[in-house]
Amino acid sequence: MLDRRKFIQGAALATAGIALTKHVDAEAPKLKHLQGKPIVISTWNHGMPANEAAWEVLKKGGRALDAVEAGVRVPEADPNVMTVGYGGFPDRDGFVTLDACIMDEKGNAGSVAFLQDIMHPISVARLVMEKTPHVMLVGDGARQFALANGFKKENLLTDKARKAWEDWKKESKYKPVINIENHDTISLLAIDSKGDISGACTTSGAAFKMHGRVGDSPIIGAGLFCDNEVGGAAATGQGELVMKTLGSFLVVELMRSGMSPQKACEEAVMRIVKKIPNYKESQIGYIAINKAGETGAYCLHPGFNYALYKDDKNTLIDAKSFLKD
Ligand code: SD4
Repeated sequence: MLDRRKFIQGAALATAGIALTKHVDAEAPKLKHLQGKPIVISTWNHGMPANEAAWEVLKKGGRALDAVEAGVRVPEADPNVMTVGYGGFPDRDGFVTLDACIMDEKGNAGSVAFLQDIMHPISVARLVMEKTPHVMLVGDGARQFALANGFKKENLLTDKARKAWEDWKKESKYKPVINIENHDTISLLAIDSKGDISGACTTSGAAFKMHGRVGDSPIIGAGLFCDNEVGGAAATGQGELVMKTLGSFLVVELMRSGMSPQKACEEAVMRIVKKIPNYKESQIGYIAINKAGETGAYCLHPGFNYALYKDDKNTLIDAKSFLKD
């Protein structure tokens, strides 16, 4: 005969099992996107010009995938954006190493990490997605793949970034900086006029990081995740916190279970608050969009903003934060 304790344990497990199965199998709520109404959402001030470039594609009826790539290529090429692509802060040994990933409306994904000497990692990531049987290439392999496909080898370390690195070396303190100059990783999500969703994420990563360090931005599910049935989400901030909680995937799964993009971003930040003891030392921001064209954003510390292009208007918005300091 089953003793009472075992029975209760078994019953509890069974209930948990049912709840889990229910969650895992949760069907995406059938949200209808208003066809013909593209939307772009992206991180930080540099999201504004990136959104403009994405909008150029979308307003002509272009595909979300082309829009997200065109959008993030703008800060990648801008030497004044010191956290993405050309002009990005180097690692602690003076190397600019780039991470990027992209997802399309069919769930295809491409990614590059620890890539050097190539100005547009997002376009290399797209090529990995479209021309190889793989999802991710890193380091020298990624660079060789890029060169073999016509990308130019370029020195990405600008004088300004070198100077910042030399100043940093005087103390060599590795301390994550919250809201670096209000410019950080660019993550960009778009819905096109057919209602299809794609996303892109590209960065030079944490300034003066250890040589070889890779953050969340090229990791599918961490820095970016899109599911065309549900929506898309993307991250910025201290990548380690996002990786430990697989943040963007979490946001999309929460939306799948019925949460709004705003609530889902808040929950993903709360997951970090609950699980990571020293969370206050870092900044994290999430953006999200669902199939119905609703958007959301949330961060740990005040200071994270995002650019939203909707109804023919591009607007910079301060995200709400968990901490109020
Ligand atoms: C990283 N998430 O490498 C990136 C950096 C970033 O805001 O987004 N900073 O951890």
